[in-house]
Amino acid sequence: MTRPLFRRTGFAFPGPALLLLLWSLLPGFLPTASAATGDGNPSDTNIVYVGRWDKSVANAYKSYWSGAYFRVNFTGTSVRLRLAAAAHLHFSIDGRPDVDLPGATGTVNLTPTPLAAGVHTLRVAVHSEFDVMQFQGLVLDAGATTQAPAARAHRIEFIGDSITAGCCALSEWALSDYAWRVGEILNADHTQIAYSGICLQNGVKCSSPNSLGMSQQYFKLQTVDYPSSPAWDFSRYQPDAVVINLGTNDHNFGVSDATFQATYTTFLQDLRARYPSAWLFAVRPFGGYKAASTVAAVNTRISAGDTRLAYVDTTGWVTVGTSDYSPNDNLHPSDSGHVKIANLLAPFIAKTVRWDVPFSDDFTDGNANGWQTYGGAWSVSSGKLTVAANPGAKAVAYGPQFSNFTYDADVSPGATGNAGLVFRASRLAIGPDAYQGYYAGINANTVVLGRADGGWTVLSAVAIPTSTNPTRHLRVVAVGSSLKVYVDDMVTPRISVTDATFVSGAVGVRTFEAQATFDNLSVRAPSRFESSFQGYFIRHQDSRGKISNFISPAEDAEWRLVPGLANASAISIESVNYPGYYLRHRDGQIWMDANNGTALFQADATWWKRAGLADSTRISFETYNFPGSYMRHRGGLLYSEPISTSLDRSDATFREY
Ligand SMILES: [Ca+2]
Ligand SMILES: [Ca+2]
Repeated sequence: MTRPLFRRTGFAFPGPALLLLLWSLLPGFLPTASAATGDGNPSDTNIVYVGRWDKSVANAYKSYWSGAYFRVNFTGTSVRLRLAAAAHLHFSIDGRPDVDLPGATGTVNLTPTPLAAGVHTLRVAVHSEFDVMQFQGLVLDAGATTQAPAARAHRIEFIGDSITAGCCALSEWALSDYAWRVGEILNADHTQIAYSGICLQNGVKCSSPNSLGMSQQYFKLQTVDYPSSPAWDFSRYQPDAVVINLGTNDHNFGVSDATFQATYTTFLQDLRARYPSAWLFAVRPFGGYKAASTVAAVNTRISAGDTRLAYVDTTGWVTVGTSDYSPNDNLHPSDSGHVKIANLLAPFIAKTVRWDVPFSDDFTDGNANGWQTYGGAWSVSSGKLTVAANPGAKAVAYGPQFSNFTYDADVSPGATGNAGLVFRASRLAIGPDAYQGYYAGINANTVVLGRADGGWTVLSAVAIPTSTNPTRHLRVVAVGSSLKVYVDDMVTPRISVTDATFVSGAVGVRTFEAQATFDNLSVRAPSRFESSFQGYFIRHQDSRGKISNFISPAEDAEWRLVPGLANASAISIESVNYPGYYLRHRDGQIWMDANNGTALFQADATWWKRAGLADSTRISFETYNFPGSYMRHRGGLLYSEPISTSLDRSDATFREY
């Protein structure tokens, strides 16, 4: 093949039209022949395309909708982007902040200052739903090649209007809005099938073109600017989670509640047909429009048997008239408003989809499968994970995403540098501080907790007693903004700080100039208990035990199962955000009270964890001191009562998350 050779040598080469003309003279030439992988041409299989891309023209792949991007790694010191037409783009190299490229066209040099020789990451994204990237390939150094980028374990799709597209007063449009941010926080690939001014309802003249509603155009490759768009091939992108945020324009353009509800119900059904196993999240539009109709549509689908569907009540997330909103219209959230939304939505999704299932690795299988490394020479030997000294090596668990958790590990930091645990980490790349998230590290006599975001901010650093044992036990307990770090002594934290910068993300290990080993890693999120009503979880509120479907703060519905206070063979249910407080029965009601140490309290706060009375794959809680009485909900409140009817059994059966 001649084409890859041109790329590698970096010689001037004929433009695509001339090239096609020359090649078309050769006998047997097929104009659709794909280039070899590794050369940076559009068909290079190392390039990961996310969003709706039209690949029907081999030498110019076109993106549609907001925030579409491609990711790839490349070797060498430079990279140039070839475009067939102008578009507003953004690019990021090696995880650094995105660079704005308004009106990018022709061949664009993305590295005016050459990079250090090595492997680099690249992501190029479109600014808005009005931009079409017409990608003709990358030009690399002579002899340089592309490489496959780090895989992402999760995929999310967002469906919406201007607020989800990124419109209006945001610094980087699609890249500043909540949808993009949630995807990045959760280390997921993400799409924004969104268009400013669009309604859900089709055939209504809303403020997007051609009276095309999302209930029709969502199923198309192209936006509402293309009324004759071909259908989208849903086999090309199967998300784990889909977030729907529609209704604001339907409200503003007079679609009736009844019509909206019917269309929303059908839309949810149509989504389920395309995505048989995805979780669907129907978001209350941030301004509250069509909220009741959205709830009704969700409930209709749940009643019809959809078990992976949740309504997200966003009441109170952002407030009109404050800096949460653009002062221009009080309709579109501001940059900081989108940050608030993302920090609430990302953990909600991660917990619901169960990306925080317990994670552990003791390396007895002799391999580091499931770990993704960013710098450093990592290996598994003698049942431990080991890394050679390196300025900032990281390895993270591929897939799990935790917000609240207890993270335990045995860490041997070695003689120099420090070693420890990263958590709530995202945007990971090679480099000491090339990630967003927290790091708790130790050396022989110090423990430090800090925050990385391209740079490093120490939150606390304290002395620890030296130990004759080179292996120290490290524990991090993160609940909301409360971050605690324990070393060897698991009773009293060495560090206890409050920081709300990062809410969710990956867990892993990191070293700084240390030859270190890690073993017995274990991360466990708190338990949550869903009632017989889908989406309604056991929570405390004003000390009363209840069930409800939107819980803020989320920690009010998060519990630690600990050995029973009255009998260690049974369990007690301790609050995550009120340590020392337990669910107990009192006069037939369930309350969350402090352990006062009395035998009565301890008995009232001890439960037998039984097979679910209505479903043996789930659980029921029988009281320890009143056999035959179980925890059950009734009228939204929790009681302890004898169980007889099938309704009793159903209301006393919970699903543990
Ligand atoms: Ca392994
Ligand atoms: Ca081991």
